[in-house]
Amino acid sequence: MTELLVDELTQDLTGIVGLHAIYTYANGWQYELYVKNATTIDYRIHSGMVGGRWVRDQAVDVVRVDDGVYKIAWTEPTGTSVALDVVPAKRRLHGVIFFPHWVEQHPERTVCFQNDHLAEMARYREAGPAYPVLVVPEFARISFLEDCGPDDESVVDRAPGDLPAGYAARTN
Ligand code: FER
Repeated sequence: MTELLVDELTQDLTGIVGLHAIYTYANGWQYELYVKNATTIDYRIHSGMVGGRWVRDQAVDVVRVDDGVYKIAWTEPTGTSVALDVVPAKRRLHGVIFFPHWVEQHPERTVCFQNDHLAEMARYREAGPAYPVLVVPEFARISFLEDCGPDDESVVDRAPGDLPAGYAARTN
């Protein structure tokens, strides 16, 4: 118990803050993540059930689970929840996405620049149905990885589209 408390007090997030990664899940879905700071991410979804969706300034919880292992977890305005375990040195990630039933029925409703549609997403979330939740647990390989440092507003500043040559070379 004492050890756990000490670890909570010594969280070193320098290995994850500033991370910019493009990765492809085993099911083929491709995502791009920028960890803007210890409480905020920006991201783009290049392909998959909600490909074309992108988001800036999503509030998240970030922890260092152990040396080089990080967890990022949050709930979207849509009600979709996500938990990512990221191991940058191994270019490995495991994500669990929990989609409300209405997103599974109408994924296209969430495909937008969400920041411009927050009231609409809140309406959809309240209308539901939330259940049954679709749980998507998948490993992913990181095909592109760089450190952009914190609070860079230029990393994710446009809609998903063609990736620069070489970014997506390793699809899985
Ligand atoms: C991810 C998996 C899911 C991710 C974001 C989501 C940035 C968001 C899903 C959604 O809101 O539909 O790896 O990384």
